[in-house]
Amino acid sequence: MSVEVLDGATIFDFVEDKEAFEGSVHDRFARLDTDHDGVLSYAEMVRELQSLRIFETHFGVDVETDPHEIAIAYRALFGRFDRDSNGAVDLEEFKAETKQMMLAMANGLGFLPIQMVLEEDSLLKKAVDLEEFKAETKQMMLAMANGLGFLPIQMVLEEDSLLKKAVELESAKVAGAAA
Ligand SMILES: [Ca+2]
Ligand SMILES: [Ca+2]
Repeated sequence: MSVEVLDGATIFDFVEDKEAFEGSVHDRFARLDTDHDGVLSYAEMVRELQSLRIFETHFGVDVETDPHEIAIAYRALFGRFDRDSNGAVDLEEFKAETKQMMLAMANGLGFLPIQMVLEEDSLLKKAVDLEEFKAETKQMMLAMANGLGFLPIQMVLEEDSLLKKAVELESAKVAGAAA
């Protein structure tokens, strides 16, 4: 558990990043599927429903809620995931509903950042991590650009590195201008 600040954009960027989002959803699904039968039963889904924190108020403080009410709400939520009502949630159902819920949450939050207590392996935590990683990478690359200034240097770059992508983008621009 950790306390993180997130806003709509953090969640939206994460959901839109197909690779990061689908990878995280697959991981999450596999982790929840404790009996490894490829689908999530209600019992397996309860953990995920809890991590959605629908009963949480502001600043990560849990509200006192009637357990009976919670059970009814969880059942209803499970029903939303289980789109074909066969009593189990498969990966496609899980992905579709998770995406919809996260987008709804992103719209609800809008530009107002809120503080939430997040589980280490929850999707919301992954959204925050991705944003932090992107911000750090950007900062590092800007610092490097400032350090280099206008003096070109020679570097050995890995094929899939960000710097290699920067060089490719520049080459494409030059080629485009020459054409
Ligand atoms: Ca299962
Ligand atoms: Ca189903």
